[in-house]
Amino acid sequence: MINPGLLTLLLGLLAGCSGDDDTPKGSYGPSTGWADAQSNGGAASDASEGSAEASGKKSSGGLSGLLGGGDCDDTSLAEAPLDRACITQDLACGQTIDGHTGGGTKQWNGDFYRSKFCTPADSGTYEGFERVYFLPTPAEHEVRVKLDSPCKDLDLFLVTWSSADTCPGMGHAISTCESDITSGGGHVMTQNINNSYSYLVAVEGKRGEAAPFTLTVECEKMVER
Ligand SMILES: [Ca+2]
Repeated sequence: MINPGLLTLLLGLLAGCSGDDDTPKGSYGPSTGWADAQSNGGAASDASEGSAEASGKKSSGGLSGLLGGGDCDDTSLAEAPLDRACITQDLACGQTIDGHTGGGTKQWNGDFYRSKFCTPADSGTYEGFERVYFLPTPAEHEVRVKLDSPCKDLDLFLVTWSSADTCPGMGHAISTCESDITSGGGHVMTQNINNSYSYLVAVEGKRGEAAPFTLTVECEKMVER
């Protein structure tokens, strides 16, 4: 006769193992896949996102850890030079990088974002620095970009743009622009149905805020229907 308690324990362990295997890799949400990406580097990662926010300490636990524990006063990344045109560096699927809006370009503003239908009317002046990254992505993939901005309120833009060496201005046609202008960061998502696409990923505060941030890029193969 097997002890019922032991049986329950064994069944629970089995269920736990299979549950891990069944977790969708592409699950996308503040408490699933992104949380895993965030917890990779920090010794303080035990503190949940919720408790970090509840404490009101925006500097704790928000950044990826590459900044040395998420120091909001660390301006070293504001020194990052531009690689070409408005672009600080290239991004790739699966990458997480830290950056700083300070030292970026000032080519885009609220008028630009509104004229390209990135943002609704009266969404901000965006007269300060923006940091821009070039992101080539493969066809038949869903592309998700996440911004963490725990220090100051920065916004995220995803502009479809094919040239790796130039940046659009007011006079250029842009096919699509996605944004997340909510506070505390955000995320944007797009789907490359049949073709590969390149994007410019921009980070900027509504009122010229200079602050560090973390960008995470995930690309997932789309399932044929
Ligand atoms: Ca700007």
